[in-house]
Amino acid sequence: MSDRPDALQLPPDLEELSRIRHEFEGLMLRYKFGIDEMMTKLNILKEEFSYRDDYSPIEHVSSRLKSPESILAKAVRKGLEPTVEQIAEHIHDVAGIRVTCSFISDAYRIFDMLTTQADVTVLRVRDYIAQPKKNGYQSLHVLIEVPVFLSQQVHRVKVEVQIRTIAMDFWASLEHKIYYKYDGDVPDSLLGELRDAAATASRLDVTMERLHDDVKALDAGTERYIDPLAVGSLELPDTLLRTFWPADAAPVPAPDELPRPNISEA
Ligand code: 0O2
Repeated sequence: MSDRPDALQLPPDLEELSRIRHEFEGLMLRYKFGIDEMMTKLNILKEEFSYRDDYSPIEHVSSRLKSPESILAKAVRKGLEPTVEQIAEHIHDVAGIRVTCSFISDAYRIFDMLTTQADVTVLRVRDYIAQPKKNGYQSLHVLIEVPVFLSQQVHRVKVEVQIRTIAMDFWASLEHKIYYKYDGDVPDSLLGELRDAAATASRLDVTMERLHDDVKALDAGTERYIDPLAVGSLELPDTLLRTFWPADAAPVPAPDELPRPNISEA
């Protein structure tokens, strides 16, 4: 005879409760597996980029499984029955992944790389970068479905991926904190300041992208440019130096002949 607690005879309502709990735990486990699948995809892309290009458009990836309390609160807000079926069908961000990148173009690049993978189905795209929300919120949201292979069946799990720049993320994190601090009733003056801050963050993103493009164009046009200060401090072997320093250029200056930055002692 088993002495496991679940072998006990429960009263019918408790038995029902235990069944619902078990079903809910199964649902949450599938969402967790969905996150695991997507995290693997993103980490593979990130590592491959770092290996291949020495630069990854993916700066940082984080994930979160919505807490049962937040799921319930959202279900109530949406007027849903708190059942496993209703949650699975109508709450789309139980499994959430956030990807931050340096530049706006990187956000769309990451989006393309993820959504063109053969086992990923795109269910919905909300482009709050192209069309920011009224409060200034910017982010690229894509709701995807990814297969999770269990021992006896395959489940297609919904995962919401939010892709945004570091500046957008900085703004959104603070706005989120303020929103919760004021329980959603944020004073108008603060809302105005947040909108201004969002506009500043957006301008920063545009400027940084332009500077990045300018530097890339410079790199492409002057392949052999090398900062003489860097050469002096590197002490590279002559053969290696020659590959960067064209033979017809002025002789490679000796380290003590190099101009030094004018840094005055504080
Ligand atoms: P939390 O705490 O991050 O989980 P839907 O039911 O999916 O049709 P929903 O949920 O409004 O509608 O979808 P949407 O627009 O994709 O937004 C989902 C998530 O995006 C939110 O989840 C936030 O994480 C983020 N988000 C959307 N708008 C804002 C905003 O104005 N400010 C900030 N800081 N984040 C935002 P939750 O469940 O609201 O919150």
